[in-house]
Amino acid sequence: MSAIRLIGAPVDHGSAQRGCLMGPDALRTAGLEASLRRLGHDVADLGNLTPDAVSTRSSPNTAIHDLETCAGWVSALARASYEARRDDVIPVFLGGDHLMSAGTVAGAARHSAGEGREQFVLWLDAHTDFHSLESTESGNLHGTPVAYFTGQPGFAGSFPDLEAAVKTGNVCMIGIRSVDPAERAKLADASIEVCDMRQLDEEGVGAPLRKFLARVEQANGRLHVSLDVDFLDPLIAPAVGTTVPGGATVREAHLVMEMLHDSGLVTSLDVAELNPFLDERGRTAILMADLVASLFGKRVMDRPTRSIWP
Ligand code: 4U7
Ligand code: MN
Ligand code: MN
Ligand code: MN
Repeated sequence: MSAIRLIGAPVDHGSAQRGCLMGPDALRTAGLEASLRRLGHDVADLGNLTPDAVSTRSSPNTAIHDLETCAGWVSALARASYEARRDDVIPVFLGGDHLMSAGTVAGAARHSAGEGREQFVLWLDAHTDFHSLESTESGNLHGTPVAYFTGQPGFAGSFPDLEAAVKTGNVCMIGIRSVDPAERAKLADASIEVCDMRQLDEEGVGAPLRKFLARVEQANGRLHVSLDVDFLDPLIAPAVGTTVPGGATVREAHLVMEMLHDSGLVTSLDVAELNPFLDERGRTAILMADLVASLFGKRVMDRPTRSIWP
């Protein structure tokens, strides 16, 4: 049994496409809290956060929009994440666009550093989200969280000061199939493990994940999982602004979640980028809620034919 806290993060300013602010309520409507409770967990919904009021140095990159609001979200989410970990619960952050993870991972890493434990991050996404404030061409800050929480240069004065960076060697990305040239150049220098769709097709999703989980276990580390809706194929998960064809299947995604559950290593989770405005009869929200349930112990055999599927 785990103590799980649902924390709404209706972040909507890190992307150009409006609508992620409805993500937390769509996940609630899909029955997430009740399904986690049915699995025997202690679950509470803490409601939605709001961004802190912060003032930031504006960036010379004129493509960037809503920097101050985004920095306010990073500040509020880092605190919420740190406090949840301090209270020894598993926070499940209901997004909200992926800018949210700049805060949630920073807060988790700060707590792990304080207890002398290594912080690891599993990044499930079509994208690497490794832009700096200088390199982003779209100016959409949901493309920057990994660069921020691994302590890459260029965020000082714009985003809150990072108290503990995640080592690039402790990040594993799975599902990658859209990387911008500036990101690729920096990824080549960093030691981030990138498992792209090509590798996934050849080896399956189980092999690289098993290796990564063994490393986390060996280091006695803490594991944050960040799940972007666009990790999944857009045919099964249309409710996302940044669709990229060739994504993970229902089966691959459930296997990842089930292996994460079996590992017992996950200490914090983001459900990012759900844009209910783009959904079809709630199917993406329902699928995301079901994946979270898998991560907390729902098994394939627990799904009756007459189930929640629309
Ligand atoms: B997401 C992009 F250009 N790289 O920077 C950018 F392709 O959180 C996409 O993973 C970023 O959905 C996608 O805007 C951010 C683009
Ligand atoms: Mn992302
Ligand atoms: Mn993405
Ligand atoms: Mn996206």
